[in-house]
Amino acid sequence: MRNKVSKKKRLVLTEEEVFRRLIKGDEVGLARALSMIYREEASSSLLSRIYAYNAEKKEKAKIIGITGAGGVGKSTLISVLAETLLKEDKRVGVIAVDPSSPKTGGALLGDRIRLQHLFPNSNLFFRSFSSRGMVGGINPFIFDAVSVLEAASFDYIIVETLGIGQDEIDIVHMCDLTALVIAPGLGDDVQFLKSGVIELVDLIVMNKADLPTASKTVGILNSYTRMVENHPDIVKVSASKKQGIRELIAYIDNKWCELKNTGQLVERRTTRWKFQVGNWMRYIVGKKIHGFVERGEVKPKTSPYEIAISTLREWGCEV
Ligand SMILES: Nc1nc2c(ncn2[C@@H]2O[C@H](COP(=O)(O)OP(=O)(O)OP(=O)(O)O)[C@@H](O)[C@H]2O)c(=O)[nH]1
Ligand SMILES: [Mg+2]
Repeated sequence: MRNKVSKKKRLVLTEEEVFRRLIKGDEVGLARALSMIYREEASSSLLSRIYAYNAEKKEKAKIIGITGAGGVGKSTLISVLAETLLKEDKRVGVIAVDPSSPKTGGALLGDRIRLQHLFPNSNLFFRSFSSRGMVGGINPFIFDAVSVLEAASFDYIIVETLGIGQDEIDIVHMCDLTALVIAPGLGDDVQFLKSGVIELVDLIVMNKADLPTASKTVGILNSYTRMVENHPDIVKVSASKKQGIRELIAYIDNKWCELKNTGQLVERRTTRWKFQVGNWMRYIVGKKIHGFVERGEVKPKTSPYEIAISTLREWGCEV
């Protein structure tokens, strides 16, 4: 008999059903909502429901950004953070922002492997997204994925980003609070001190505190942060030895509550929302421009500026 291998039938769900399942924290609802958004099937209606739902929701997720140079131990740290939080019956969503291009589609294999031992667990979710949109700029889906996870009642949503560049700094703006992870031997991390990221983050996590050079690095950092107004605190941990993790979670919880109680959380989320409006506008217009440039007529004798301005005016832009 042909087609003897029976494939599991894919559940057909309406948008209403996807939404209902999502807000109950159901895994199928969550996976389906994310893929609908990624395929832009649900960009307006499902997302509108999600944003309206989250705005009314009393229990907000703690959206925590973890950034830092390559190899400082971000993924190891996230894995032990998740493990500790899961033991406390918390729901944890992890979004890894992959700096590779959407064309090469690198999948942050390292993260998947590091979290592997914690699966299957319906309280844990992991997904990676390419940081760049198809037409440049930050991938707006990442922001919306965080909102989808919030609707699914995750207590903590951890966003891992690599880096130093502007994109990464922008991504930092999408979290409630952000920790910069560094490791002994500063090296690359001097770049962070120079780039001003240190003034943007809420906390510096000094990882690999088990290494003998750790105290020297903390000394250098302390003298540096003293020169910075509103400088971030430094918390020492060793992710691989699982030391200082509880203290780090306590620090994050306290800081988040402080932001909430002082109204700064609302302010940060307003900034985030505005940023995402801009993000989508750049993405949508960028796509239209990309299509136009690819298909457009080539007229080497006409100035590109003239074509650009006349086309934008044709599209109704007041430029
Ligand atoms: N000694 C020591 N090594 C650690 C610690 N945490 C992580 N490492 C090691 O550091 C290396 C890099 O760890 P990752 O967690 O992959 O670092 P990452 O920052 O996620 O790296 P990228 O994803 O490449 O940016 C691995 O070999 C880890 O085992 C620690 O607390 N102490
Ligand atoms: Mg990593």
